[in-house]
Amino acid sequence: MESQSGVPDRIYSSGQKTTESPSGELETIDRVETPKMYRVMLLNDDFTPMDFVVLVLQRFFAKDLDAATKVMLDVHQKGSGVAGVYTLEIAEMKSNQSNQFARMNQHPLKCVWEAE
Ligand code: TYC
Repeated sequence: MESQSGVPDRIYSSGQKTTESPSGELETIDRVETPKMYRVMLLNDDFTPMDFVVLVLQRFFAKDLDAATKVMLDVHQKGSGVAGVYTLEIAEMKSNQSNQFARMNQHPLKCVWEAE
């Protein structure tokens, strides 16, 4: 089902809701629901080259070299780190793209997503 904005309700719903009171009056409520957000995380491993992780962050998460290097080092030191926060479909897509790109290049890099 879709909301008035044309965006699926499950992700984002905005618009107006009209209800009828017991006395028959119509009441219209403005309604804006914020979409549920998902963290996309990179996991550390001992084999993926640092440069490759930086490339993934630049290519799929729109980070510049500085920001990508910071996230990569954070993951390297702490075990995991946030590459970005997105709605469900975008989080799934970016995580799949990163995992596929890592597999294609024979690196064990893993990217996962979780609800915020
Ligand atoms: N630990 C890796 C190394 O020392 C680098 C690395 C960083 C790997 C982040 C994965 O998500 C990762 N080459």
